Formats: sequence, C-alpha cells, structure tokens
Amino acid sequence: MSDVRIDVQRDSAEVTGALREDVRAGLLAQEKWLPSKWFYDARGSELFERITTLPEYYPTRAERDVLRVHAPDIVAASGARTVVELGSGSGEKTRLLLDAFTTSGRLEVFVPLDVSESALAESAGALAADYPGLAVHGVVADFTGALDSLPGASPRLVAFLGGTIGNFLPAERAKFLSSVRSVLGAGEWLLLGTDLVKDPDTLVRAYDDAAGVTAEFNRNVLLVLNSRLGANFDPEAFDHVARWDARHERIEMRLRARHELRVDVPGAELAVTFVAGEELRTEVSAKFRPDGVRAELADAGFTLRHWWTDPRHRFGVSLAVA
Ligand code: AVJ
Repeated sequence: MSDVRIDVQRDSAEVTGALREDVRAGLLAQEKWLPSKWFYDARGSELFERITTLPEYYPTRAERDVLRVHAPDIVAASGARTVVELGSGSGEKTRLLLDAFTTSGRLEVFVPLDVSESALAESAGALAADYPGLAVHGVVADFTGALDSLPGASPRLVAFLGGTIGNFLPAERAKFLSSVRSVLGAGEWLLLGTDLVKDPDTLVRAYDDAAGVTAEFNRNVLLVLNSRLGANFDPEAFDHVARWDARHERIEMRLRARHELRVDVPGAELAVTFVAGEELRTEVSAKFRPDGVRAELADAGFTLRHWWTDPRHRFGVSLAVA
C-alpha cells in the first residue's frame, strides 16, 4: 500500500475569487499586467513541461546537471527527514533528489506543494508508487502568499527549484524568503534554484523559442481567464513578446494586442479595452548574480552553506540553513 494523501487548502471557488481580484487589479492598472501563477492550469502545466524539453530552454537541463552531481551533498549536508517542494510541477528533478535521499538518507515524508491540483495529483500518485516506504503528503496551495506551517518531521528541507523565485518582484522575493524562514526552525534548510545573468540573446531565445511553445504558454493565461471568469479573449489577437530588461536584469513576457480590441470579463465585472500595440505583462523572470543571491538569503535570515552551478555557469543552486 502506498502512503499518499493530498490536502486542498483552497477550493476552486477560492481560486476563482483570488483570480478575480488579481484580474481587477492588473487589468485596471495603467500598465496592464497579470501574475504569472495563472498560467498553470492543466494545459499551462503541460505546455510548461514541453518548454522544458525545448533546445532553447536551458534552465531545466542546467539545474538538472547541478542536482545530478550534488544531490548526495544535499542529502549529507541537510540530513533532512522531510522534503517540501514548492511548485513541484512534474517532478523529474524531484526524482533526482528523492533517489539520493532514499539511497543514503533518512527521508520519511515528501511534501509537494503546488497551485495546480491536476499536476499534483498526477505526480504524487506516481511518486508514492515509485518510492515505497516514503509517505507523500501533497498540499494544493498558493505559496506566493504567506506560507502557513509545514508538515513533517525536522529537519526539513524546503526546495524551491527551477528559478521560479525569479517570478517575484524584488520586494515580493524578500517577503517570500522571510516567510519561508519563519516557518522553519534553526537548522532547517532551503534549497534554492536561480537562473543566472548571461548574454541577452541566450536569455531571450529561452523565452521566445522557434517552435512557438512559449508563445502558446503565454497566450494560455487568456484561456484561463476565459474559462474561469467567462472572459472572451481571442488569444490570436495577441502577439507573444519576450524582452530582456537590462536595468532590472529580468526577462519580461508580454502579450501585445495586434489591433484595438475590447474584452468582457464578466466574472470580474469588468470590460477592458486595448489600443493597437498595447501590452499586457504576463511574467517577469529575474536573473541573478551569485552575490545577490547570498545577500538576499542573508537578509531573510538564511546562511548560505553551498553554492553550485552547472559547468557553464548558467544556473545556480544554493543550499542555505535557517
Ligand atoms: C517555471 C517560472 C521557472 O520563469 O523560466 C518558462 C516559467 N516562462 N518560459 C521561468 C517560464 C516562460 C519559468 N519558471
């Protein structure tokens, strides 16, 4: 018998309520924007999985290279009995960690925490089946707000991989890291993946692939608004834009209206207009420098114990202690 359970901290009505508030704030703003977490319904999660296999999208492979080499170091340094993975997605890199923890560690519980109930249900069941003896306690939750308490025996290791921390703005990042620190006790661990600053060409191509998968992923947020809020966006009326913002050292994804248009969003009691060429910002993906990561961790009360990168220094993984 595999030991798996899933807690839903937020039901579908609450998710729609949160989306409604985000849509009102973002689409009524002078410069329109939406939080990137709304990409990830079932289709968005699938599209993201396809992105991770694209030749241009290096972060997943670069991070995997780091984890493949250093997973045993992570196990040895942390001695974790619980691994909590924020935004766990499909879980291939999760398996690299779990393989190392189950061969040499004393891991008892794996806690995948994700906004996407479909992605979570699928991966939790598969992981529980493949790691007998490991309890899998999935949590459907939005970790972009404050984290509540986390389950599991100490010491726990919170893994936040893939570079998703780059989706927060700097002030949100500081709040988020402090909130992770506050749910951990002294001696517990944070494993953090950060994509690194590199030449703009490589960065832009990673977010504007030749096959157009990222463009589909970007437009998917409009379909989420259509299905959850009864909006009538025509995704084909928007061009995909990926741009390097050198001042903030971040990639921005935007959707640019091809012509003037009007959209009704009844579920948010909203009608919005776009002028031709107007852009809706759908994602920021900040890129980091090693010193910046260390400083942000320290500001949140973490001490960096290990810093690893792939051989080409494209992606960094930090192991920090609370
Ligand atoms: C999953 C948030 C790490 O920012 O690179 C991929 C999402 N967006 N292509 C990223 C994403 C466009 C991705 N993260």
